[in-house]
Amino acid sequence: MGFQIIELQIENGIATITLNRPKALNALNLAMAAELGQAVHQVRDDPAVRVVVITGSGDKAFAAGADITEFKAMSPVDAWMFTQQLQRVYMGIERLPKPVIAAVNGYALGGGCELMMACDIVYASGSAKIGQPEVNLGIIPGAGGTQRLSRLIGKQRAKELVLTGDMIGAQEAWNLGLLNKVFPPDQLMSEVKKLAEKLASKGAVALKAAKEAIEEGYDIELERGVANEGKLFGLCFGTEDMREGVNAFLEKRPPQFKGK
Ligand code: DAK
Repeated sequence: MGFQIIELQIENGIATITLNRPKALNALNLAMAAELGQAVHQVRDDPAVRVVVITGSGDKAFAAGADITEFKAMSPVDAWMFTQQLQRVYMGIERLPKPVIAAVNGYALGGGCELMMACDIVYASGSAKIGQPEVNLGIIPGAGGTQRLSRLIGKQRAKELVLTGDMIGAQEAWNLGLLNKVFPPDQLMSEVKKLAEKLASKGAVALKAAKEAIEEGYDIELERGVANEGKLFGLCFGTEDMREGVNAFLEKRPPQFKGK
């Protein structure tokens, strides 16, 4: 499928989605949100894709939020529809049965921060700036920001960020638990590649089951979450990958997983 505003590159099982409007700091306009949704569907259904990386083009921004120029003409209903579109895309990323890495190469603001939080693992450059500045525009986060942020860093800290609209640097965001690792800007993509290759070498069914166990268990009571985990654990015992992993350990050799 051809894309105009994003880029999708698939190489050695790793799909890299690049938000590509660097002059507008990769602000997410309606067309970009639609293409991002299509790309997420495409990589979900492509068995050759084992890991997904999402990043922004240029060296300034991951995504500086939703495209503010489009807000002027939006009616409340348009905004509601746009929110639902973006929320569906972000939910699709969160529920993608493959690991998704955010490579945060600069500003991750508003809808950009919300996109980052929907990813499974976040690696960022030391120059990244993170925030939910919507209150400065007289609005509130609309693509999960009030929900995912408080689940990730706690209610009080989320309120401080959302109510002030302040941006924070990468180190502070890491301290809060919003980022997994921070790297010098020129090392970010090579570190992301290393992580993506590591994940791509694992058994795809086990990764899918592990992600599902965490996602489905997150908002439910422990007992049900653990029961669900047990079923997914059992399911792994029916895979070729499980036999390969166990045999490889016993034969003292590295496993060769097939994702079956
Ligand atoms: N939208 C449109 N254009 C943007 C933009 C944005 N969010 N952010 C930056 N740009 C554009 C600038 O207008 C400028 O364009 P030109 O003037 O060159 O044509 C260009 O990118 C470079 O930006 P600056 O000149 O401002 O660059 P600086 O380095 O001086 O400043 C900055 C960088 C990131 C601090 C600044 O650009 C900034 O404050 N940008 C706005 C950040 C922001 O407020 N983002 C949150 C947007 S609200 C919803 C779902 C989600 C959301 C809303 C609704 N529904 C589904 C309904 C989310 C809302 C948001 O994300």
